[in-house]
Amino acid sequence: MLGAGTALAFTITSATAGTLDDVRKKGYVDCGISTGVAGFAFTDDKGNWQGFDPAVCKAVAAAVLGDSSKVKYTTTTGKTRFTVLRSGEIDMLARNTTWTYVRDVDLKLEFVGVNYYDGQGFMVPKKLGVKSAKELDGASVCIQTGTTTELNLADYFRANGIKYEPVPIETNAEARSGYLAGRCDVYTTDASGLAATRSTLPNPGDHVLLPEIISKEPLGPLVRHGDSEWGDVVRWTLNAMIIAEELGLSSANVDSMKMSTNNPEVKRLLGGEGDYGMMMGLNNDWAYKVIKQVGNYSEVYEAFIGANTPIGLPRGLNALWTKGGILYAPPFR
Ligand SMILES: N[C@@H](CCC(=O)N[C@@H](CS)C(=O)NCC(=O)O)C(=O)O
Repeated sequence: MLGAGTALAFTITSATAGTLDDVRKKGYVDCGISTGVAGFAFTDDKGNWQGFDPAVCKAVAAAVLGDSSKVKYTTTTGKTRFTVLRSGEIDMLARNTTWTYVRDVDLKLEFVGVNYYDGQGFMVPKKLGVKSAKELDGASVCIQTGTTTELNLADYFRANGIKYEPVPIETNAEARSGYLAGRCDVYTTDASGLAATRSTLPNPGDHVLLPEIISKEPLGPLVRHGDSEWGDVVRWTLNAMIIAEELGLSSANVDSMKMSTNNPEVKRLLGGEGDYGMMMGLNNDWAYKVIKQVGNYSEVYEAFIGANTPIGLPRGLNALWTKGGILYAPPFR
């Protein structure tokens, strides 16, 4: 049974010869991540990448190769990330990257979904006594190059008739040290990045996030245009984690649910019914592997960036649609 499945899967993918095939041949996923943002992408005491973004890479490796550890990480900056992906140096990008029109249609990249709904904010030292972004006239602002942040900032300040002095930087670490050293009065980036960076400052309580959120920043994983089979794998891996949360499936209960469930959607997802994995060129238990080895969306969120971590981000917009948020995956059928 298993042998027949594997043979068919091979036939399907060799006909299309995209990244899915390459990944299977080389035996690992080449995943682009950021250079480091607390909770989102960091190295543990053993030097291994962990966090909300690497979790997507691990989940894809579990889905395709059955082993979440089969990932090679490549760090990218705001400026280099798209070139690195387009050149084929990496298979996918899982980094706090905003899905925009130009990145999709002009840069020819394919965002497969959203794993964090964010927006751009501002962080300032409390001692400045600033209460609103509109009071920032004449401020120096640390800002990462090659980001939507740069563009939104220019739009927002122009629209409000206020002047600022941009202090261009390349990485979050550089922004953190520049901000701490007083090279800029303000740090602006995605609000999640601000919360993450604030948690690493010597006295986080000495810094405030201003109330204005000036943009939409839907962050999600992406692949190259024209690589649809691979795009489907990354898209449905993310969806599987969201659907698992919706269905109450977690790394802790997925084994017992696999044995005992009567819920048809759980059966389809875990490979107990139908050939849903094979349709995508994977084994039928691909989503079981993802959930068992990496967890559902909520497990990953709470482990790395949730309310009980130093980053302390409430689910907010990123709660499931059934719980007041906008996180919504299409049905698994
Ligand atoms: N979401 C925005 C901004 C992304 C961005 O570069 N954010 C910074 C601040 S959180 C970052 O990821 N830094 C990580 C790094 O420097 O490697 C975009 O896609 O342009």
